[in-house]
Amino acid sequence: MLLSMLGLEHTIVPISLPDREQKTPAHLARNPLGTLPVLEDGEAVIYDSQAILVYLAAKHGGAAWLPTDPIGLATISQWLSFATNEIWNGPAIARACLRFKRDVDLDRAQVAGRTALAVMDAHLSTHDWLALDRPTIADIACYPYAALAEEGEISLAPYGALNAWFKRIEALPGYVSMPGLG
Ligand SMILES: N[C@@H](CCC(=O)N[C@@H](CS)C(=O)NCC(=O)O)C(=O)O
Repeated sequence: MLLSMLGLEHTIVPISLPDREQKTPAHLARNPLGTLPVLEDGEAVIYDSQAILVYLAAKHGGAAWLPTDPIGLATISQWLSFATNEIWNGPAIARACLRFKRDVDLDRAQVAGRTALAVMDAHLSTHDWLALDRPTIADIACYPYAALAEEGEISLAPYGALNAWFKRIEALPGYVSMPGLG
């Protein structure tokens, strides 16, 4: 999504999770954790989606996407952590359970998911964007698994401000959809 929004040419290389291609020696050489995504940019090989967002924004996006002042940077970091912790352990894990039969505690993930979505909804009831007064990598990091929450049987109906934010993201130039997203 950020590659597209920044207008950067790129090639998407499929790695088959059902075939466990992410655990092959070739992929483990890129990412010893054996996960996706990985970004290769010349000599640079970067894994972890938040790290990839930071790299692309720092290299190509400028302060518009990743501010450098202490408060701006801290606020962005807070939402990147929120994506990695609260969103991953909530809606993302609930979806992985129901869509991909991942062996996890579904009830716990759904409870955590509702808490995370309620926190976002409360914040977005007084802010247009998560971190700053404009879209940043914080929004890109948190959007996909929040917007896919219903695939983990977490209803999005109670969260009016969150749904309005989804629509703002989906209207951004360069937005890239996928099945289940607007
Ligand atoms: N926090 C990491 C999570 C990476 C992750 O677990 N990715 C999933 C796909 S969304 C994966 O590769 N799963 C396969 C596996 O764990 O073997 C990130 O944001 O990059």
